[in-house]
Amino acid sequence: MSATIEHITLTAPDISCEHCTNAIQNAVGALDGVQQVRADIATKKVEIQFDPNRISLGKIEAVMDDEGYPVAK
Ligand SMILES: [Cu+2]
Repeated sequence: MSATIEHITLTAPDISCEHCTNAIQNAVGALDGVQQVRADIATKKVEIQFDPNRISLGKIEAVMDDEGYPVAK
């Protein structure tokens, strides 16, 4: 079985401090199918590794939005 893990980088302009990165990492990291999340305060980018067979990018973006950190397009 070959694992298909997607590695993406999203930008969330509302990230401003460690609280923000923790909130995102906890919320997105808790999703089934998400393997790794790393949010960065300086760049406001969120690196995510996920299994597209288990969760969609749209769902991840919706959760970011719910947390108060909408993804910039
Ligand atoms: Cu913050």
